[in-house]
Amino acid sequence: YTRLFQNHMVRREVPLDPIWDFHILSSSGEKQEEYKMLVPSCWESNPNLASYKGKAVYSKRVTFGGNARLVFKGVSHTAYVYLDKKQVGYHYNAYTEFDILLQDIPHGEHLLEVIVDNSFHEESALHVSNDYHSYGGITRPIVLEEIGEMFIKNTHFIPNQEDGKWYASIRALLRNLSNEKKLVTLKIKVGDDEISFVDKVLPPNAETLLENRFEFPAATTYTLENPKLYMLEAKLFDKEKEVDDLIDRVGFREVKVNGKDILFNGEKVIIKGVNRHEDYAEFGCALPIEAMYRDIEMIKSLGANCIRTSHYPNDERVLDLCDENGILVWEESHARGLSEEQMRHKNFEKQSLDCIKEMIESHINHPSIYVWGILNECVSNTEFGRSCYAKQFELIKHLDSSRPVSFASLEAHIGSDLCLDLVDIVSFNIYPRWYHETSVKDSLYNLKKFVNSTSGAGKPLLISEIGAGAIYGYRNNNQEKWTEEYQKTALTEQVTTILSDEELSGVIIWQYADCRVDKGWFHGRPKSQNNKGLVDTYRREKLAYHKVKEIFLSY
Ligand code: ADA
Repeated sequence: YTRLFQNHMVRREVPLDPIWDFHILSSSGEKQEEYKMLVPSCWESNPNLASYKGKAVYSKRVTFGGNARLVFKGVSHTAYVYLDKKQVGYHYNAYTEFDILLQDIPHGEHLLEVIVDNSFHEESALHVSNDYHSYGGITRPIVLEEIGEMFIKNTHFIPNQEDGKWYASIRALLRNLSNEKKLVTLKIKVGDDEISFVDKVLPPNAETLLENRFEFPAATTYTLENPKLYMLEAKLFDKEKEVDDLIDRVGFREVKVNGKDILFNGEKVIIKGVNRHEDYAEFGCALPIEAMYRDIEMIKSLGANCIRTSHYPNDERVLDLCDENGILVWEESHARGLSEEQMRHKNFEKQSLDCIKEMIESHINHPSIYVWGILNECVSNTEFGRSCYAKQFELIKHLDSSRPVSFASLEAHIGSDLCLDLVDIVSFNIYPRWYHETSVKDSLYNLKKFVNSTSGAGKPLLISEIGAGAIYGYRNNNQEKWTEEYQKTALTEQVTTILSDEELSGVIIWQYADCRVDKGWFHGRPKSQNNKGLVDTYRREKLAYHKVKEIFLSY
């Protein structure tokens, strides 16, 4: 499954069996050890490759022909794609999807090869040694779709309410691959309502954007308590013939910011959230659907209403689960803790903007996403840094102006952050009682004093990270760091102080589960893990999980 529902009834998917041939590649590109590899999975799941960094090639023979789309939901982290030994694609970044259009392919068997590189090579600006692990492999699903002369590239749905009535702007991007002009009709069903774009001209070898605003008088509002979803079924007709389709899922809801409040359908929400890395014991970042499902159940049971996808876009099935469960998602483009030097990398700008573009284009329809976030703890306190934040926010607002934007700043920037005018929601990561002994109350006082002296004053203020480390099973009554007891004490003060502060919009705990970090981070990261999880990498609950649950359920 690439999603949690069927995406096509008309367009045909070519089955790709999950076991691929796999070779490690030497630095000069020669094939070395051979394995069989499961797709999707991280190659670290193979015990011989648990710490492998470098290149490898996946290969598979596939029978298809004509026009086709090869869709990769995620390859970690650099991919070179070849069909019959000819390069047909390249993509950088583990966490966004990309597709490759294959035209006029002779019917028959073809050799598909994907070279994957997870090294911190010199072209890589975003995947760098960091406080999480850059795994290797084809880590999210692949689909091969046979298409005709025309296909629906995407449909975008932006709902808004006026005078108690629901409307939606619907955009559909169509592609005509033929050398002739075509006359088509696109019909879109949203629940029982059907709307259409009739007799539209598609110029040859081009993309055409259809766009209109429609009224949905009978729509039921998507709320967190009753997350009502609608299938959005688009069908493309060439005269009477159905030539392509695309099924997505949407919800009617609105997110706004009013003064210091975050509003969901006009009602103030207080965020009680967790930061979550895509990382699970031996599965690495390629979580099986069962593990994703379990995470969502554990997060719901905690009484949380929000997940921040720190620090990159997530597997779309996680977003599907959040949509179904009414869990708000802060989806973040990829970047963590980059210095100015790292942000001046020759590829930083392009790789960041590509990541934002791919994230928004493929995830815009998820009703659960309520914030687009960027550049966690980067240099928002220098003029150069500010120019990067400004450019990225500008791109987001151009692609989707319907959602608030934010970024997680850090304690060290209290007094110097230059970017608070650029956001709709001001967010700070703070670590009182972990990295320093200031009380939570005093830390919040200092933070608010600073924010109120900037153009961030009067905006919602969210604590996007706070937490403390604990090694699962390390129990001791001395209240020292790394014990489960101390983590519980710290989180109790952190979470209750924030949730009792009416000037704040809520808290997103760092973090839901422990995660593996890059080996360069061993110092301060026992077991080479970031141990601030409420649960460990196997999802075994620490004392703090139960305490936070008690607190979340009482607010
Ligand atoms: C930062 C960062 C996280 C993590 C955390 C920590 O705030 O955003 O990725 O590194 O600190 O554990 O210190």
